[in-house]
Amino acid sequence: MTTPLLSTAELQALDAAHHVHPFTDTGALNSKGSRIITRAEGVYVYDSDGNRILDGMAGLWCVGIGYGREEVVEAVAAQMRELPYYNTFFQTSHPPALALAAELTRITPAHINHVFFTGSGSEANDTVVRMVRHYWALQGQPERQIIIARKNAYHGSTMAGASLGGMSALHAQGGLPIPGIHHINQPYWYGEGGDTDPAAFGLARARELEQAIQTLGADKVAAFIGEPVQGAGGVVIPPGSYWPEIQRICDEYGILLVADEVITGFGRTGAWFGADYYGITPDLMPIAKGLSSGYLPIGGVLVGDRVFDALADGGEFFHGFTYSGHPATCAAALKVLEILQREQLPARVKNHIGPYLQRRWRELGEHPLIGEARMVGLMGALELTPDKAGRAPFKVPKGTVGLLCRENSFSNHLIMRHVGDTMIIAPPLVITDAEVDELIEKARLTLDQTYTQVKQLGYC
Ligand code: PXG
Repeated sequence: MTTPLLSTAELQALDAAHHVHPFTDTGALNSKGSRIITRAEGVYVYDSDGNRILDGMAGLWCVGIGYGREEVVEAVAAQMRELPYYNTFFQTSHPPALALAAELTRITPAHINHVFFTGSGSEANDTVVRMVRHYWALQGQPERQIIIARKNAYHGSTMAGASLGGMSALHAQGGLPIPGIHHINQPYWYGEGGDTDPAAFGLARARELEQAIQTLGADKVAAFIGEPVQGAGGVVIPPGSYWPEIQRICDEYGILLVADEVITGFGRTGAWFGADYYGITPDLMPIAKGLSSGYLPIGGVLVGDRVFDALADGGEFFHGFTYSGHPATCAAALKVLEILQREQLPARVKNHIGPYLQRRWRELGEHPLIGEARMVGLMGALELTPDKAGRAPFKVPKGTVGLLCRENSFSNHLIMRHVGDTMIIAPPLVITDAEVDELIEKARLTLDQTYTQVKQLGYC
């Protein structure tokens, strides 16, 4: 264990002096001071004041196998001694990259037999955009350029990733979206379904894809991309009717189906991939996060046979990253895949800990502040509302109560994230029954405190 030599205040001052944080209001953060995390073990992280905090978000949805797995550290160290770096460009390969590619395609659906490596989920989605358009050019249909995505989707922060994503705040900065991206509505029943039956709503939202294809012209549409369950958008779990209809439409119009598995991959839903959970067969699946459980940065695009066969006959694909298939990150991912399989973590999520957390999570749905408690696998959301029956918003701007609730949660040593007035969790897949009980107890206390404050402050 390494103890920081500097005090929390000194660390915060250094951070404020030199560090620009992602997705952060720098002025607001620096006037307050960042929370400094110094070490982690299992499902807990520790801050610079020595507090033990239950990580209900598995880092940023990634640390499936939990923190402190010595065997991952050993595997990476051994690889770095042997070959710390070499590239996979110019007709070169190395054992960790080829072994990981082989192992990955063993656990993916049968029609997926290849992988293109990247350093992150955003790079994976940039790769998707180029690969999809290149695929259609190779088919002699270069005018098929448009990729249809959803509003409130998150596909990363690079130019293409943030363009595919449907978040208006991101589009407002930096001249996005890039041309050729079209957004349709999301299958968010709680927030947008009104009185419609969820199944009918799911079908209607899926059929927006068909309408968009007809409006834009089937000969202009290249692909549809969606997260099987939207993560950063607030754990939006589509009605069961949604994905089969999307698959039908993609098949009917011959457009490529891309399932962004960056969050839903590697056991998060209780299946290996969200595509398995929903029974769909995507042509491409961007991956990252759970692939290495966050121990080192690695992502990739799983490439189905339809696209691979075209690429294989199509000459050079002018695309790649210095760290595509980096040996140390591949070694980390290989060890993580070994652990996921040895400990049968996807099956554990499906059969044991998922159902247990879901049952306890739904109990929170009875709380007066909660309009809906939903969960799939180990990813869940709580909708905060002053009016359960009407699903009404608070009297203050959206996100005010969510932020209050998140700060209470931190004070109670539980990390939950808020998206507007939706609280979300995605704990490590290794969380135990007792840790689930602790999570629920802390979440309940947090809701009680938030409810009291909301009433006192006149927010409802
Ligand atoms: N696709 C999906 C579905 C994601 O959730 C990315 C792509 C991009 O991955 P990289 O590795 O480039 O970050 C993501 C990332 C949050 C949060 O607070 C979510 C993500 C990243 C950071 C924060 O919910 N998702």
